[in-house]
Amino acid sequence: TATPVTVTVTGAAGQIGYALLFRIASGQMLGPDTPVRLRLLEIPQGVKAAEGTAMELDDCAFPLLAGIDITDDARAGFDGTNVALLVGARPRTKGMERADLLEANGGIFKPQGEAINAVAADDVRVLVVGNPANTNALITSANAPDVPADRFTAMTRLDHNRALTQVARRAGVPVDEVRRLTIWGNHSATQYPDLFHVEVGGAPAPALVEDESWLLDDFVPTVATRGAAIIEARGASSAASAANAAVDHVRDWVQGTREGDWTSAGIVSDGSYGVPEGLVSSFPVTSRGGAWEIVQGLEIGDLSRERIDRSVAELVEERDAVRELGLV
Ligand code: NAX
Repeated sequence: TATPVTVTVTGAAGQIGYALLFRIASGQMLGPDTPVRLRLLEIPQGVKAAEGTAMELDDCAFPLLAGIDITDDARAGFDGTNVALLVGARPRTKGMERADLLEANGGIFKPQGEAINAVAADDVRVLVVGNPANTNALITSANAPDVPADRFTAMTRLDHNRALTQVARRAGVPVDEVRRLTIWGNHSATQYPDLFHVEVGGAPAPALVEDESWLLDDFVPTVATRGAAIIEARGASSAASAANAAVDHVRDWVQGTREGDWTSAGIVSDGSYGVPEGLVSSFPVTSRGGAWEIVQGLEIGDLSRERIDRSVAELVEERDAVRELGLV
């Protein structure tokens, strides 16, 4: 039998953690032939609830679940880890300025980066879900200098999936027929969901971008503010859909994206499409052999250019702020 893959989930006692762990343990993330060993990393106040979740995982009798460890120590949590899902973060509370938010999260992601650098497995792959996800990923990577930067990613797959469904509805097709959609930039309200390269049912779909008022006044804001709409309706932020997106992201990263399509992920920029090198920005990506590659050669019109630049400018501001704080 295969050796188990060690998967660390931080914020394991939170609502995304609760929706995520069962998906991982059932094999939906790493496939039906890969046993998993789970490491749940929490803060001390979260350990007891994480133990409760672990009891429920036991009670599922998942054949692929090789063991569960629970800890509030980052070194123990990332020891030998192959896949790290960084979900636990400091949420923005009322009256909090962006600099305070970045600093509070630096207090989480800097030590976690250092621990990953020191003790994770050589092949470690990191997905940051906790917000502000792109900049938290940047902080984590900067504090793990011995781990290649391309192993640190930020989640924009939920935005991507949200956009896929909006397009499928508009075009009146099953969601599976929508391809080549891109989320650019930051996982924030400035993100730009780009429909200019979308194919529907295997053919270009210019109708999607011809109606500019639908595109800019309906589609883009619907995707970009979907998180707030979920909170308004549910009384709590997206959890199961966020967990699902994390599963999709890691599955595609490890197992590869489908032929003829791409997805979106926040990855360290190599300077493609004018995004400054080193920023963690969302791009159109494919995965082959366990590594993301940016889809090259897409034509970017004026409208898209302006939107991408706006979101990237926000990423630059965030990076400058965490630089000032000595976090990167
Ligand atoms: P919850 O507040 O339910 O859970 C967070 C958990 O993290 C808590 O159990 C807390 O004890 C734990 N935690 C805090 N600091 C920690 C640390 N230093 N080490 C380990 N654990 C720690 O939040 P939840 O709804 O699960 O959301 C988690 C994060 O995901 C938030 O930052 C949220 O903003 C972010 N999201 C990101 C999304 C994305 O698309 N990238 C979408 C969904 C979600 O909003």
